[in-house]
Amino acid sequence: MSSFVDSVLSVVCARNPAEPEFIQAVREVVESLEPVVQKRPEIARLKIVERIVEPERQIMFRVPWIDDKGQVQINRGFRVQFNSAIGPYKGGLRLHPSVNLGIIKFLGFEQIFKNALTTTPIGGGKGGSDFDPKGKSDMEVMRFCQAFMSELFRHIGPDTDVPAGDIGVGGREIGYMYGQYKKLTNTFAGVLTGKGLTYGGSLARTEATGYGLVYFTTRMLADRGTDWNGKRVVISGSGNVAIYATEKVQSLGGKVVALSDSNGYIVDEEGIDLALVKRIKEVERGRIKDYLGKRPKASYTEGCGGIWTVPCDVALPSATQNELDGKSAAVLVKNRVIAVAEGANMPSTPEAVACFQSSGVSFGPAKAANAGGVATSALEMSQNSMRLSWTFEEVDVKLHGIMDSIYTQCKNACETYGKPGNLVAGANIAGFIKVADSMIAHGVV
Ligand code: NDP
Ligand code: 2IT
Repeated sequence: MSSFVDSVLSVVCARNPAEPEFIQAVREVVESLEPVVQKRPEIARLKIVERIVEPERQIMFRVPWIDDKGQVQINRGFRVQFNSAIGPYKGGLRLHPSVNLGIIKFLGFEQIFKNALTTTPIGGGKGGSDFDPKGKSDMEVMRFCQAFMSELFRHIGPDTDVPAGDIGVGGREIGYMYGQYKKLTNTFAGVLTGKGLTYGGSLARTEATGYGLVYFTTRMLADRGTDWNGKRVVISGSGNVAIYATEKVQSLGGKVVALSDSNGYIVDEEGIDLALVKRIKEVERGRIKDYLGKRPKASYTEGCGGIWTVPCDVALPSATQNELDGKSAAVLVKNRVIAVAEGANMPSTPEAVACFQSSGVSFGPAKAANAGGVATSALEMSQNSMRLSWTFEEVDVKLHGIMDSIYTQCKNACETYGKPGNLVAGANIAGFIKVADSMIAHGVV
C-alpha cells in the first residue's frame, strides 16, 4: 500500500471501527485515487480526500410508532448528509432490519461519486431505518413513515436534501412520507423523489435504475463487439431494480432465466414471465417462490447465494451489498460469463471484483451502472422546479444520454490515469474530480 492510501485508511479505520462496509467502500475509492493525487499535489495539500471521507453531518433519531396491537415500537432513524459540494444532498432511504450507521455511511459515500457522474447538480446523502417492512400491515407502514418524517422533515428541503427510495421504500412509502412532510411544513415542495405521478412524480423514475443499468451494460457489450440478442442473463433480487432490468433486457432480445429474493431463487429456462413477477412482487407483496404456482416447469432453490451457479452470459447483481463473493465470481467465470454490471450498491465483494477483472470479464461498478435511478430523480427535481412534466419518452431519452455519458466518462478517466478498461477506477476518478474541483473552489469549509 502507498503511504497516501495507508495514511487515509488508517484514520478512517480508527475513526469508524465497527463499520466494515463503510471502510470497504472507502478503501476501493482511495486506492483508485492514487494516480490523481500524484498528478495533482493540491489535492493532498488541501486534504481533499481526508475531508471527503468525513460526512458533513450525521443525524440519528428515535422513531416511536404504534403497531396494530396498540404496542409501542421503537426504531432508529438515520440521515447522513455526506457531501454538498456540487448540489443539495441526494440519495435514497432504506428500510431494512440490517440498517445501521455504517451501512448508511457506505451508501452515502458511494452516492457522492455516483451523483457526480450523472452530470446533474446533486450532492451525496443517504438515510433509512432498521424498521422491517416485511409482515407489517399497510397502516403500520403508514404510521412508521409518519413517525420517521416527524423528525426528518426539519433536516431536508428541496434545496437542502432530497431523499428518495431504496430497499424497502417504493411509491407507497414515499407517498406516506410526502403527506406527512406537507402537513408539517404547509408547503408543496419537491422534497422527495420517486413521488406518485398525481403529485409531482416523474414518468420513468420507477423504471430508471433497471433501464439505466441495461443501457450501461449495452455499452460494455458493444465494446466487446456484441449485444443482448440471445444472451442468457441472471439477475439477483426481484425488487424495483431487478424487475425493470429484466423488462429492458427482454425488450432488447436477452433471456432472463433467474431471479431471487432473500429466501431463494427461481430458474425458468423458458425465460422469466415478468408480468407474473410484477403481480407477485408489486401487487401481492409475495415471495419469489410463489412464481412456481403459475409456472410449474420453473424450479425454486432455497438460499439466495446459489443463484450465481446458474450459467449465464451476463450477470446483474441487483439485491444487496456483498451478495456476490469471490467463490461465486469464480463459478460465474468458469461458466463463461462475459459481463457483470452492478444494479445493487456494492453487491460484489473486493475478491469478486478482482476475480472478474483478472479473468477478462467486463465489469461495471455500481456507482456508474446503477446511477440511472438517482439521475432520473434529478430530472424529477428539474420538472418540480419548472412545475412542468416531461413525457415518458423525453425522460427515457435523457436517461439514456446520461448513461452513455457516464460510460464515456469512466472509460476516458481510466485511460487518462493509466488503467485502461478498469471501469471501477474510471468511475471513482471521474466522480471524484468533479467533487474535488468544487471543494477546492469553495475553500476550507
Ligand atoms: P427493493 O426493496 O425493491 O428490492 C430488494 C430486493 O433485494 C428484494 O428482492 C429483496 O428480497 C432483495 N434483498 C434485499 N436485502 C437482501 C439481503 N440482505 N439478502 C438477499 N436479498 C436481499 O429494493 P431495490 O430494488 O430498490 O434495491 C435493490 C438494490 O439496488 C439495493 O442495493 C439498492 O441500494 C440498489 N439501488 C436502488 C435504486 C433505486 O432507485 N431503487 C437505485 C440504485 C441502486 P426480500 O424481499 O426477500 O428482502
Ligand atoms: O442508490 C441509489 O442511487 C438510490 N437508491 C436512488 C437515490 C435517489 O435519490 O433517487
